[in-house]
Amino acid sequence: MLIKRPDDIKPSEITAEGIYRQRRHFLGTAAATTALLATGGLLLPQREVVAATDLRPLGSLTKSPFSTTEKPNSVEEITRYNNFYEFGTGKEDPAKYAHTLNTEPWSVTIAGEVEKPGRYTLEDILQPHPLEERIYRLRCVEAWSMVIPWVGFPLADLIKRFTPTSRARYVEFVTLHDPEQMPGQRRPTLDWPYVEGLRIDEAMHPLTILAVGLYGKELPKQNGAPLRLVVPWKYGFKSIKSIVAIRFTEQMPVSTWSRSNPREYGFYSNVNPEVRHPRWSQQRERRIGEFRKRETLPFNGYAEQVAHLYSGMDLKKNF
Ligand SMILES: Nc1nc2c(c(=O)[nH]1)N[C@H]1C(S)=C(S)[C@@H](COP(=O)(O)O)O[C@H]1N2
Ligand SMILES: [Mo]
Repeated sequence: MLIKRPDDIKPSEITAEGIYRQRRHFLGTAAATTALLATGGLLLPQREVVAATDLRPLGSLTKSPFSTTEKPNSVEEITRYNNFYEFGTGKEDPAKYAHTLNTEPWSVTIAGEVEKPGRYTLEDILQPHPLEERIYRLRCVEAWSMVIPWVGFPLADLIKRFTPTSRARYVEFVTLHDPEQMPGQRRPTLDWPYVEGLRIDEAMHPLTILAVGLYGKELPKQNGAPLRLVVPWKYGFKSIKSIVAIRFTEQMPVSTWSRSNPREYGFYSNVNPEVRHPRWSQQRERRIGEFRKRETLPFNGYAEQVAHLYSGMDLKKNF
């Protein structure tokens, strides 16, 4: 069978499944360097996964009207300054250590209050969904931000396919739990596996996407390959990486960060300059790559699209 090069494929033909059928193994690339470095007492092989050279291009993509016109951060900034505690708590740890994550094969369990539960291959999960580029601001609860050109598709489209029951009020997401592949999980930094959740209307909102790539290429492992959530009006930690399960529930899920510190992290975690984190203000943020501070906007600048989801709610109590 002839495999089309991305340039020969019309945008309408590009589906996530196409990419995953064609993607090559890149673990053995010669460009990769291996070294032994100590990380907080653990001896781990270190190898930076550099997005520019290792990753499959996703071809030409539909440009989303939901994209910001702000200038995206560089691929180096986006792939070398990360939060992914499964690979360590340092910002540079994920780029160094995420190479031990094995994303092939990958499966996602769909469970709970849903008509079509089951364990699906990544290919099955992604197959019908055309991919688009969505440039979003990401605002971390630590008061920095980035602009990232994601590649993905609306989570709502996937949810409709699997048909939640009328009892489904929330969606819970779970990251892979495997200390062999994720050295950060050999320590009790967080209560593993990492879990996040959304109310079903938040999950169905057209701004909420599942991402499979960035800068036109498949996701680097440090950014949550092969599949991660992106919810642009919430603090970055809601955007859970390397998802292996999506569960529909009647009860509000307990997210990892609110379990670890309920005083500091709530379920909603909407970006809100009016509600300070107990240890710091949320009124300003530093865009990675800049020195000056920017004002943090309510709902990270997406208020017009999402504020109605919370009408009548006290967002100081429901932080
Ligand atoms: N499984 C998992 N998902 C995660 C995290 C994590 O530690 N583990 N960190 C979160 C935080 S705090 C942020 S700010 C974003 C960072 O995404 P990025 O590294 O792709 O910019 O991922 C989120 N998703
Ligand atoms: Mo974050």
